Amino acid sequence: MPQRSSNFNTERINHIYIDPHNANKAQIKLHYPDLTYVSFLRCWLDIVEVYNLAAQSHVAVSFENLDYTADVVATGALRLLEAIRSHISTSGRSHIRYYQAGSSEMFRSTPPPQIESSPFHSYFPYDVSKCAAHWYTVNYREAYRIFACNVILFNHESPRRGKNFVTRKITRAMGWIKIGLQSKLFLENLQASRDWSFVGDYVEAMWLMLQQEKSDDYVVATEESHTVEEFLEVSFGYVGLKWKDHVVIDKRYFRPAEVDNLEGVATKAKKVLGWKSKIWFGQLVKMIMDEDIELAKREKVLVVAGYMDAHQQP
Ligand code: GDR
Repeated sequence: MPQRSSNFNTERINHIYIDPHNANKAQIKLHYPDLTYVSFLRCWLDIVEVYNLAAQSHVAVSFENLDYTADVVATGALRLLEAIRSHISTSGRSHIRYYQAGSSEMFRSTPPPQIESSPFHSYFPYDVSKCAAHWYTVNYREAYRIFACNVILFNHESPRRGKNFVTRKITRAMGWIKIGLQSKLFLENLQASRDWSFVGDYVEAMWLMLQQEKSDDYVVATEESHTVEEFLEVSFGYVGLKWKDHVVIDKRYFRPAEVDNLEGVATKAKKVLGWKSKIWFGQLVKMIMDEDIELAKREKVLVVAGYMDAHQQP
């Protein structure tokens, strides 16, 4: 779960979470471990599979929140691995399986196609923290024989994606543009190319790798890369709009440096796990768009009734 805060932050699991007062139906129990406190982590380790997806995961934000990003992404993974090691050594039960979410950003300027053995060549605060977490995981696997997998994930999207990542930023704005509540969308580098996939496909790969006999490292990718501009073409085209009429480049958003082209090859995951990506780029864009168009329509009702401020653009 995300770090506990004064506001509810369970928005993205509301569709599967049932209030514990409904004891017969509730299947999920939420805990709020914090990767910045190792002692707190130990309380929750009598479990079988640990999926470490925790991060300050916005690459551009990592340039502003340097030490927090490093603390949670890199040292947080180390704390979790150490908590697992110490739990196994005191309990004598080596049942825990650990999954570390790595990032294609770690490859940065290594040209595509990127595979497990491609060199990491990154210097962004977020990327470097992910590299550290990757090597901590390898260390705990080799030095302490913990079942620990690294997965190098390329961009994974869905209608629940955070609204400040480029895919949702585009589809949210496009929904508002379509219903006449917004006219401009401010973006940065449109030539960046990403291997975009549906997150549901990747979750399947994550689960599969923890069911194997041996832990290992894998690249998970669709093996197809598209530019931000192509994403705009497909999404705006889907509703009969021209992106060039609405998109404005705002140089303030540009990152200090950019990863131009990320495209993975998932041969190992396909061979060992029997996994493959099922949703292709056009289907993915359509899936997110359909949700955001519906959302925009509901929001328009609120705006018209005076319950929502139209100036608070998504
Ligand atoms: P990324 O995702 O940095 O690849 O990391 P993001 O959606 O933020 O950017 C993708 C590309 O789009 C370009 N871009 C913009 N990005 C944002 N956020 N906002 C804009 O206005 C905009 N305009 C153009 C970016 O420059 C970039 O090239 C994601 C995250 O989920 C990471 O946590 C994860 O590790 C990697 O994917 C794999």
